[in-house]
Amino acid sequence: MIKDTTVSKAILKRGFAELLKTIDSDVVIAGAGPSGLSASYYLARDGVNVVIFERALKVGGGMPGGGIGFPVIVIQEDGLEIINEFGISYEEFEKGYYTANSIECTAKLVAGAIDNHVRIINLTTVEDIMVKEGKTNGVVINRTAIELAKLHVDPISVRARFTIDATGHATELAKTLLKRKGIRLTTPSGGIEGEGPMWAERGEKDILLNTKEIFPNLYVTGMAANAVFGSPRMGPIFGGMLLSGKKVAELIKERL
Ligand code: 48F
Repeated sequence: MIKDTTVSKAILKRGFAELLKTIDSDVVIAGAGPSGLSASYYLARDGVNVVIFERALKVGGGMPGGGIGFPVIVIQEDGLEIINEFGISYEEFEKGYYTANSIECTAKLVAGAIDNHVRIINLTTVEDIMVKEGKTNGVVINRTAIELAKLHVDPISVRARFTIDATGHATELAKTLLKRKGIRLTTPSGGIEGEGPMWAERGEKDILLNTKEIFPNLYVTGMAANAVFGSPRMGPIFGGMLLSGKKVAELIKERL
């Protein structure tokens, strides 16, 4: 016999416990796209307590959609190290260009993260950043449904030693922080430089240089890194996103 109310209790008990465990984390990542997932894996694999808050229902950000809706992405030579780490299959298209199934990539990145105890909380938006004594020390979250409905419902805060903006083109954490009085980022202008037009070669080169701390204890990775520092976008080539995630994990691990 299956009791409907036992199903309800199971959902509530585990759902609440999962969220409660995130309230004090080593690292909070906003965004479960390829860069956020890669960062979470390389942190959690070394025992760091990581949570990803993802605004959307689905995880993977721009990855599962591939290029113009074909479930295919391109990876260049440098990115194969990470593709192999996650056991993702790929084919050579021509020398230096490899294709992979974007859904397989997303599924294996997510599985790799979860197997290493990353908590991924979807339908949850990071809507603000906490700053204490000149350093970020956590984020403010709310349910995406509440945000979408524009309801006047207060959010809750989550403490974290380090925060990563992996929100992609939108650079939402950097933007939200800049709304506060007296804040300057480590960019040349002190603000967001803005994303450059499509230029894959340059974008892929710049992304690792742009992956860094932009305010004390706040790091940027993936497309958000290029958008914050004024580098180009690059379309459906993903090696740089994955390598950027790995790099930000390494930078934070040095400080933990
Ligand atoms: O956009 P997204 O995939 O960012 P990424 O990891 O990868 C970029 C590529 O997908 C692609 C590209 C490849 O060359 O250029 O665009 O840099 O994933 C960003 C994720 O962040 C979520 C959003 O729903 C998406 O899944 N997100 C955005 N804002 C917030 C957020 C927020 N405020 N709170 C939580 N999640």
